[in-house]
Amino acid sequence: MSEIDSLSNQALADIDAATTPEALETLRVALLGKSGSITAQLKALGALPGDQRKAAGEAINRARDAIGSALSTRKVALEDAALDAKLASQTIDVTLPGRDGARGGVHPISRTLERIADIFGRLGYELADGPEIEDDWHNFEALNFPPHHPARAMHDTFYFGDGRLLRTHTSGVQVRYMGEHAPPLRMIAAGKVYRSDSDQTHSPMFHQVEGLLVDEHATFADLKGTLSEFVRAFFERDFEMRFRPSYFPFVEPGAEVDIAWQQADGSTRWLEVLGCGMVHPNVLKAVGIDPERYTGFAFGLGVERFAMLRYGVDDLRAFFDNDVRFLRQFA
Ligand code: 2NM
Repeated sequence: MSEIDSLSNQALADIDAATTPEALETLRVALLGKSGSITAQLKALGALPGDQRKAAGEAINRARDAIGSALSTRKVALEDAALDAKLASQTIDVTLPGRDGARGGVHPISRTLERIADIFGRLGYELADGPEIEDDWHNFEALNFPPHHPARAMHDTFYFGDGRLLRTHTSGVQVRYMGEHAPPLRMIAAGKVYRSDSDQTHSPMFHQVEGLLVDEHATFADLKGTLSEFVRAFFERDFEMRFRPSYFPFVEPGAEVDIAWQQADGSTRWLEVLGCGMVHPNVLKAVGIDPERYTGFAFGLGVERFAMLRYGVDDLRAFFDNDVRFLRQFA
């Protein structure tokens, strides 16, 4: 009897101490399996004297039942614990903030170009574009630059050697546009232009916006009004402006436009921001527009110049280095 009790007590303690389903299964086999210790006790019953057999049999059966239910209780507990651990390890905290992907932004030159195109769009100018690889006729000849004219040297042109060149201004777009549209017309051309020139204020590639209006009574006064309104809209400020006589082959008269720019120290100085003029009669003739009936005005500006002034950038090259620490400031 006491042997059964101590066997049973030890078995229950072992079952309680088992920490894995495998350990529990090993215990079950060792206790209740074919050669298990409880099974051995049952087999040994027959050898007992008749008067002890009944009580011993009952004790062994009680021990077997107690061990059986302890095994299944422990098994369920271990399975529950295993499931809890698995669920805990797989928990997703839906309240955690998401990982934000790196977000790009529009380049400051593109933003400035879009801003300029938007202002002229509101004034009724259609945005047009054309090829960056041009021929001599569209880039120079039609624009009143005769062959070997010294004004061509002003442009530091990149030539391909087969008659083609990288456009030095977007004016070829105006030439095409006038060939395809009858006056009255209002358009701007915007895009990359190329000149062999490089320092703090010159880049071999830069961006230009050029505008053109052709109508029966377009005057220099209209040009002045248009450019004043544009500068005011772009900088959201009123400026003193001056139009200085200047020379461009494709206009007559031609002018450069200065604005009175407030310095950081409060003083003002004249800054050149635009070139402009009345379209030369030779240009109108070249595209088949009658200069006796129509007049036109045109203007051109550097997008980088306007971006530098608007954002307070003092080195043009910052726009082309693509240093993300610089670019991020415009995102
Ligand atoms: C400038 C300055 C003055 C200009 C002229 C033309 C065209 F094709 F219509 F004749 N396009 N752009 C022009 C005139 C450009 O840029 C400084």
